[in-house]
Amino acid sequence: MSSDASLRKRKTQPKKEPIRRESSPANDIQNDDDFDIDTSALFWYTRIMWIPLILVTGAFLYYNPSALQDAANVFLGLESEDTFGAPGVSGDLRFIPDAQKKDAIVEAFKHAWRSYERDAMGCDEYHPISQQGSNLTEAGGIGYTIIDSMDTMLIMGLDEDYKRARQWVETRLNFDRDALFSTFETTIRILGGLLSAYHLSGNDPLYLNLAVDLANRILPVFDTSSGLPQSKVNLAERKGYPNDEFPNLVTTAEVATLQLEFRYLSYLTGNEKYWIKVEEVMKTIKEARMPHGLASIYMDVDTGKFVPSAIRLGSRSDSYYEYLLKQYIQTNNTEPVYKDMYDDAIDAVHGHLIKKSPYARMTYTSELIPEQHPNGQLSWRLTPKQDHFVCFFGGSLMLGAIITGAAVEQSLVSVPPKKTDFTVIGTRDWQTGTELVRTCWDTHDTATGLAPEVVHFRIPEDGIENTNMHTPVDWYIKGARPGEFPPYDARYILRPETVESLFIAFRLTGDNKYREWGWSIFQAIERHCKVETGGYAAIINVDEVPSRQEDKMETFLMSETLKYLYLLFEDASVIPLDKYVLNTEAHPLPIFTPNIRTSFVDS
Ligand code: DMJ
Repeated sequence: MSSDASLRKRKTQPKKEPIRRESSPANDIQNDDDFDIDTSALFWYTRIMWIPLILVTGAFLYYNPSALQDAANVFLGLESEDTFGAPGVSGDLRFIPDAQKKDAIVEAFKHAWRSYERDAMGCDEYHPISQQGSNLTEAGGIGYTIIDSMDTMLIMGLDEDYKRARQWVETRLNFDRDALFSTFETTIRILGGLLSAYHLSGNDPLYLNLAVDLANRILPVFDTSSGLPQSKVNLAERKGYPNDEFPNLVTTAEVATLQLEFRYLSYLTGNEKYWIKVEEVMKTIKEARMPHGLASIYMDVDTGKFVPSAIRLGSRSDSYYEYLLKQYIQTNNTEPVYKDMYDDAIDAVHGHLIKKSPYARMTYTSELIPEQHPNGQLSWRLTPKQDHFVCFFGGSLMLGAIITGAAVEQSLVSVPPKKTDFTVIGTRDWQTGTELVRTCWDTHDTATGLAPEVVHFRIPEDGIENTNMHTPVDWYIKGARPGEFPPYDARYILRPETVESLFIAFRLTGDNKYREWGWSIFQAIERHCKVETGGYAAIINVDEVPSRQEDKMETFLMSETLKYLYLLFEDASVIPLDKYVLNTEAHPLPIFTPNIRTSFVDS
């Protein structure tokens, strides 16, 4: 079968073009001619009555020239000329929470949590079809699912569920486990979850004590010649270990996605040791900068250098880009070194990775794959592949434009932003961000309405015939063939990245289409991933209905996907984006102004 076979004919795409209405001056003139001529006193009196109104309206429009345009845009359903927000939305956004949708999402959370609690309480992971739990290691559970879910309960007001979870943490949680755990996953899910629970519970000391205990167990992983942390940690031994597969390699995402958690712990405890360790990592990364400013997915833990490996925004490097921005936000925009590193990286991403599909002009990110030639030279092959992971990036770019793209230095970009608020770079990032959010939404155009794990975009050189220009097939799931077992790329494993971006995009624009898209994704999860007996499961092929489920409910369903969906329909005063930064596992941490200064600014 040719590669054409892997292309599916997409469902009819909703039209993306803004509605354009043509004016009809001829008609307008004709209407004027329709007036009757009447010379009665009443007629003149009535006409004179209009004069003050016309004068007042004229004066108003003179001083508010954009009002007419805005009104026309509202009428036509177009975006405002001056702002990037939804039609009619301007200034200081106040959202109306959608109680019904919030309730539905809380019900989904309860369906997930209570079946886990019934079948697997205390186990790290949950398998909803077999109704059992499992642990990450044979040494016993470390509260992976419970701690990852607690702040969502606090945000949703699920007080009784929260109390039971807290009870388990207080009486059963034990980090003294003699086994290897992922440094990265333990930090983002457990340390992040504990710190967020500490803050949202009103500083319950239980969580801070546990966070300190856990962080102290993890800390030795940073004792390497480069300062980059080892991938694994033995929590009982308090010792770092390399990963089995490539002992001297660490991924860029895993070393550069620990900083928010460790910094906040230093802030809370006044102990700088956590801060210093993660800052050293950032210093090493800054010094390892490659000429193009991009980051490969692997670094050498001994030398602290990037090693030739794929360059992408997806798996193994995604949250590196996310945390460059978020470290700047977390420290209340007081650490320019992170803004500089972020700006540098985002310029490089625009220069090398952002592409447009040939037909529908969808904006996407591609990957660069290194190729070693026999003469020893290295070249980079551009591959139009985008992981679902990348879907965090649209919202992140929009947020980055607001934080770093102000036309007037030190001033804030308004929300929703006005076009004049941005620098050229800010406008670029905002634009790319909104386009990527739309692309990610468009990849939900599948039989289930859920997006696959990986999509490939069409490029002219791929040799795949476009048979029908009117129904452009701009992307496809590689290796998917009718009648055959679906490839790994075809699955949806309850990932949050698209709804994460929808949440940010809605908070920054008030544009209702983001809520509509989020609701549609939620309904698709309900339809295809819900397990009637309790919980939600991954599905193995987003293009197959009825869908086949897989016996796994990832913890990020409760920590991220349902939290972002809930917040999408919640009032903007709940976890406001100018007061909180969400770690990569969606654990909200407060923004603060640090006493400690970053020491490697000029290196
Ligand atoms: C989460 O565990 C985190 O968001 C992480 O950064 C990568 N993605 C998964 C969910 O997809």
